[in-house]
Amino acid sequence: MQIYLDGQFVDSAEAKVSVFDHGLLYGDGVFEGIRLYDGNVFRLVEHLERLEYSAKAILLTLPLTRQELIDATCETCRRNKLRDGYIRLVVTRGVGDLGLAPWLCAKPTLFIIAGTIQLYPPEHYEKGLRIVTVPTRRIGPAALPPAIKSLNYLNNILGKIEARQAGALEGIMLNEQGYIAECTADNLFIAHRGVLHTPAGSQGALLGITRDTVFALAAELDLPVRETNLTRYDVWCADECFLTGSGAEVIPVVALDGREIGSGQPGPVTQRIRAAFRQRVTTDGVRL
Ligand code: PXG
Repeated sequence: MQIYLDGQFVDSAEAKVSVFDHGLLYGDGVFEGIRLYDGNVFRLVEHLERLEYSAKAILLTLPLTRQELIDATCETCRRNKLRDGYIRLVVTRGVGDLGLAPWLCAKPTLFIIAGTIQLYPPEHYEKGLRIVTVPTRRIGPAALPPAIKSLNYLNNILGKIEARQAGALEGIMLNEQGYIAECTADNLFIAHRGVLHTPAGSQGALLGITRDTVFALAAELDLPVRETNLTRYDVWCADECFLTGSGAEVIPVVALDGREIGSGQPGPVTQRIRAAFRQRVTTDGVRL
């Protein structure tokens, strides 16, 4: 496998970063997780836009322009003869010394891996996920804006471990106020009486690219979307629930905390959104 690393393509065995890289020492950096569908880098420009905002928010100057990032991403896929897969684009603060000071890091480290990712098993798209609420709360916007897709994922990883300990593949994370923020690696939607509802960024949700795609699809399907405060009760008593993410795509949720949602089966609104999404993945983006 060929990895893009700081302007060069190197074999994965040679693709190494320093133990003094602040991405490793402090989680000081930003990243994107992007899907490739049949030679189409899905919503690449939107992902790079989010990367630029994440970098700006942590005062990190990206080493490449938008067009250079597009070219490097596509070239990494081409060199690996990849047509379908998962792209991880990471920018760290770079190599520094053993102190927090980011200004002592001379230049950012940039690498791009074009590989694959373990997705949810296919039967869950048919039957729906049964998820739980996890005890760990999502870090609030005042502590670390969740819109920054940073290399600090420990908060979500604790949630992921707790979901697994409860026998679930995904878990809902509440914010400090007890409202739903998102899941550990997915955004959450409910459908109720013909309206879609999802937590706002200010409640602790990452502004997901898949979430944003669902906004666009819902508009085309004449389904109103509201960004609003949601509690666990709203999900328990919703008609339908589904999750969105680059890994998960659009996946139905049929139970939360042991309570069946709606009919206990994937619902018609979720299925319409999922079908519309699947149609979009090979057209909406940058072709290799
Ligand atoms: N919330 C969080 C915390 C995420 O990490 C999403 C929402 C969905 O955002 P997108 O932009 O993907 O629609 C994410 C995305 C992985 C992996 O490596 C994680 C994500 C996406 C792809 C792979 O487990 N998280």
